[in-house]
Amino acid sequence: MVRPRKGVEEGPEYLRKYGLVSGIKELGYKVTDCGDLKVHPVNSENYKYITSCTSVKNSVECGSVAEKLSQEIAKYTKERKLTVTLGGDHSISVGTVFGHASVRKNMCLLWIDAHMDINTPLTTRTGNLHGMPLSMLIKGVPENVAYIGLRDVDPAEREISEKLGIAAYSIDDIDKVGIGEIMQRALERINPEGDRPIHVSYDIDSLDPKETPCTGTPVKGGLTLDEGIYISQIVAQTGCLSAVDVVEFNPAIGNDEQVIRTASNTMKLITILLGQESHLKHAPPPPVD
Ligand code: DIR
Ligand code: MN
Ligand code: MN
Ligand code: MN
Repeated sequence: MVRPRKGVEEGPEYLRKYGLVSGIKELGYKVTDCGDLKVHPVNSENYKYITSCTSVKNSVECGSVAEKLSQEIAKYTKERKLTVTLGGDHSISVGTVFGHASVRKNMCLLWIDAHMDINTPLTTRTGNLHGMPLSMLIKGVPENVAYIGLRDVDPAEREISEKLGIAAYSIDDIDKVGIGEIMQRALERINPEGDRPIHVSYDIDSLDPKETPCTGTPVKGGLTLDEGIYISQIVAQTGCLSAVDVVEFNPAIGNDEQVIRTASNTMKLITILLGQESHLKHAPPPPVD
């Protein structure tokens, strides 16, 4: 079993210190930093049965976070606020997507990730809940979900996603036709009339480890920084962005230079998603292997 990596819980505080809040304010937003989600420690004695019959790690704690976070996101979404939730690992999206979708019933979801995160407690090979959030969110035929950036998919995940018919755009697809064409296809699929609120769940391991090295499960051959920026820019231009998760930045991994590089590139993805102009203008970056 791979040793769990400490430190991903420190991502939000690092990004705050790096200047994320003022960076967003500079774009003209009124920003409220709600601070870290306060979660009361869970007495797992009360859940002995649950914890002893599953190999899923931290299931009780993650369940508690999901419940609380979904209530918070639902509250802000009702107030017509755009929420930006920083992870932590990708298990937080159980809460953010559930909360968002409970208010915006017609929302659609862009899952930008090297991984599918659609294992179930029965198919998981790691026990990590950050490899499972989508399996807890998907209902029926999910024509409102698309993956972008895939390159490390478990056999069971491929089977599940194919059975459900989820649109999946891999790095190979992007290398073949370019990110411009892929973004067009993805948005056409999940938001054909351009009238649905968009939830972006941005796992920074979708990018190549050269761009965002400080993450728990890096996979080589990822999105270039320009491709990542282009995704942000195109979503911003739809005017439909309604909620964002940015997850898996772990400042305890790597040396100082790598941590700063990861924070800087992560911040770019966020501010451009929120409307900051990028150097790309209108031309998508060409496909590169
Ligand atoms: C693997 C890896 N499919 C798992 N997934 C990761 O643990 O289920 N997701 N790293 O972020
Ligand atoms: Mn993920
Ligand atoms: Mn991932
Ligand atoms: Mn490429």
